[in-house]
Amino acid sequence: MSNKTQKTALITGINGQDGSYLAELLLSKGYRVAGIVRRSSTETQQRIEHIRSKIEIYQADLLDQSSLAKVLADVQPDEVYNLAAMSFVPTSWQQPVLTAEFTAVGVTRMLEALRQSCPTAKFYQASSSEMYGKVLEVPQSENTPFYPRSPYGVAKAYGHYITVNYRESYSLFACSGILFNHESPRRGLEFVTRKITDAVAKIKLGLQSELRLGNLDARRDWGFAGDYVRAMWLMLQQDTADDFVIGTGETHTVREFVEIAFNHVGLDHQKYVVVDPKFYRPAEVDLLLGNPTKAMKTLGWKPDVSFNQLVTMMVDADLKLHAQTSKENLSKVA
Ligand code: NAP
Ligand code: F7E
Repeated sequence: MSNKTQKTALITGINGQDGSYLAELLLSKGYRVAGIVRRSSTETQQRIEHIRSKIEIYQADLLDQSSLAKVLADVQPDEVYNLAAMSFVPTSWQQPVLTAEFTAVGVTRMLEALRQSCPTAKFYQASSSEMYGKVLEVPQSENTPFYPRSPYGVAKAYGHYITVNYRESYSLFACSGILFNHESPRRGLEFVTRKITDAVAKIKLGLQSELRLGNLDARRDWGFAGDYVRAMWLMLQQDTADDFVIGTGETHTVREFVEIAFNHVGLDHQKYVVVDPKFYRPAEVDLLLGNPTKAMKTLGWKPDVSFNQLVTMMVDADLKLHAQTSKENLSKVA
């Protein structure tokens, strides 16, 4: 139960990469933290295992309006962070309708539930730099028009505009954070950064022989997820709701990420990386570069982890993970 001064936060997608870092941050600030997970037949909560006893978990689904309304009515949050979504871009071409249901209309379901159950709660929507797609301006700011290039990007653009619309229609405190790519050792294995660092660790340990990748020339503005959840929280601490771009202001190619990761363990990437057209996308986002000036000025936000630090942090974490797993497997055989 919460006491009078303690704030309550509800996080959808709490067992995703960002949800786990945000839950840690809010706990460190003394919040009562509740999270929504969807029902699964197997345990999928590894990222929040270490804080499981400190948070409340509720089952609900972005596809099911009544389940969302019930959780909001039960928890009565002061702040709601809507992080749940189908977040992997290639899957959005394979499952475009489901992506729209989760990532687009799911936002309306959350906003409707909030409007009816707890209209004074502050709302954060996880918008994405993928909305800029085939960019119409470099760098991209809050004023850059959108040109999404995937069903995921299109769905996120809907989520962004419905958040703005509910703010303007119902005076909800609803913010949209337009976050550029952010990564960590908890990143899903199919995203390019973690795919690279996982492979580098396995190759170094003799557990894998090659790394198959798609477009090495794509450029992204990559930051550390731990820094980015701080920006989400800061947006909800302001007096007025607004939208903010969060990025580092630096852009790097996938190739640069590969080179730093392999160099870090003393390997030549050219011996291991194979370009496989299977990983090309039907429509690519070639260049993303955020302009976070507004967030820096208004929120006082800035990233702490550099691109180099991010890559090496992820390689080191994967080396540790796989060295430990190999050791456990060896002791099972012995
Ligand atoms: P993530 O690791 O894929 O986490 C997404 C979470 O959403 C997962 O825990 C997933 O649950 C949950 N979820 C998916 N469908 C759901 C449904 N129908 N009902 C309830 N929960 C559902 O993503 P992330 O990297 O933490 O990103 C968080 C949010 O920020 C996402 O909305 C993403 O699109 C957005 N975003 C991410 C980035 C980035 O670079 N990371 C940048 C901009 C925006 P399961 O664990 O059960 O799969
Ligand atoms: O791809 C290229 C690929 O899948 C980055 C999500 O969090 O950030 C993420 O979306 C780039 C693309 O992330 C492979 O073509 C090359 O250009 O790591 P990614 P993403 O598509 O940028 C945004 C901001 C979000 O909102 C999303 O939720 O890397 N690439 N070779 C590859 N990508 C993958 N996945 N796998 C490859 O083998």
